[in-house]
Amino acid sequence: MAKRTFDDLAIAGGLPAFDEPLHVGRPNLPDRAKFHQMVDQIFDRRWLSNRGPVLVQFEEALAAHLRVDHVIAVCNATVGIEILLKVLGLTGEVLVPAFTFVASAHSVDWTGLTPVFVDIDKATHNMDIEDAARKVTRQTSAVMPVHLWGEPCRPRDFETFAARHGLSLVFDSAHAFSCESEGIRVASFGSAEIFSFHATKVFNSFEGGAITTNDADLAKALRLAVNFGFSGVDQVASMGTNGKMTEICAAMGLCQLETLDTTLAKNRSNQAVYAQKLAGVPGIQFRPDCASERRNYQYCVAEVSQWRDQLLKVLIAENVLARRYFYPGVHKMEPYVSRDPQLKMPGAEAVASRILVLPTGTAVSEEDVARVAEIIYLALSEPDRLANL
Ligand code: T4K
Repeated sequence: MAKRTFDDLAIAGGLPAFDEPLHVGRPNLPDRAKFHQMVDQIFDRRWLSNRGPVLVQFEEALAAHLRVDHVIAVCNATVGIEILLKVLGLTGEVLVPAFTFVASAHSVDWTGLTPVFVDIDKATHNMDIEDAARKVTRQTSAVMPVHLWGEPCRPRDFETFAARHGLSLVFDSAHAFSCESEGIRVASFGSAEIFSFHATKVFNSFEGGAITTNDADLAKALRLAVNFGFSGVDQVASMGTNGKMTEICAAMGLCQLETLDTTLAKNRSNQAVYAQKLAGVPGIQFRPDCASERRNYQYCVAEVSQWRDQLLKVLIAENVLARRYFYPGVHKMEPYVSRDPQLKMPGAEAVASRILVLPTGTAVSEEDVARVAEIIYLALSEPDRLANL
């Protein structure tokens, strides 16, 4: 039943709008029959991992889609970042944004490097290049910007910045599959980029990820490193770990590539419906489009100027599991906050206090979006009552 007033909201005693939870990050699924057929072939071959034929085909398909020379599929993006940082032989400090998923910093720290937090630009939500310049020390060896929300982070500017300071440059592109900056597909900026194909991502392989690069020597070293350094039977040519993607994950990825256009179109239309239904409503704004970028709209990001946490309570009562990604900022999480409890990141903290990520993707219908928008509209239309929740 449609809700017409604040009193119809579940938090005020009405019935929840959704019987089942409406998630942020519900996986996009490919054609089931096609996937099952590929799984049957994998069973018939009895070849499950260690760079089997499906993985090779997947890497080739990804290289074509991402318009990059080399793709090294990995078991997840976190391990992918760790492998890349190790292979690059970095030491000392790596600049990372304070507002990102915790894995961006953890992967640096886990590798024995020190993540140094850089504030974000409140308008773009991406690493503030001027603050990055202030954070460079003699110990800095690399900078790892993130294309947050799949919005390219001015990668060309970071290439200039890294060259000027003599730093390695890698991009955490976990969110930016199929995105472009000034006509160039995200995948070939810097020394390398790392994508996540986690279940909740716009493009998933259950778990998984990929490192992309145009540097043939780097690609060769990465390929060794993801497989314990093996260069042949009984031949170990380098240090390495186990970062391999399985055949079944590669099959999922190949099937997902075929439905990617539908997924991207759905994300774009869901975002448009949210923005249109809530246009002009005081207190909420969606990410503005940028003519020079192609985005994947995998996160429907609302900025709520006041009473964000109360609005979240309203939504959860309706079974809408919106998320405060990436609250409260990585510098406020352990182990980083204990290392430097006084560290302030004004841009990251301001943005973290406003973000509400709303459900989207192929599991979320236009009708669902309209109902969520209606709930938000009713909640924001009575700010005094919202404030007191
Ligand atoms: N860098 C950045 C910038 C990243 O955002 C990430 C990952 C990484 C690096 C590392 O990539 P990976 O190593 O993961 O490849 C999720 C994901 O686990 C994580 O991959 C992602 N970023 C992050 C932004 O989101 P959580 O803690 O939000 O996941 P969780 O379990 O709360 O799931 C989110 C929602 O999705 C829930 O409401 C339930 C729903 N869901 C989830 C799964 C797994 C489903 O409906 N079905 C599912 O199968 O971290």
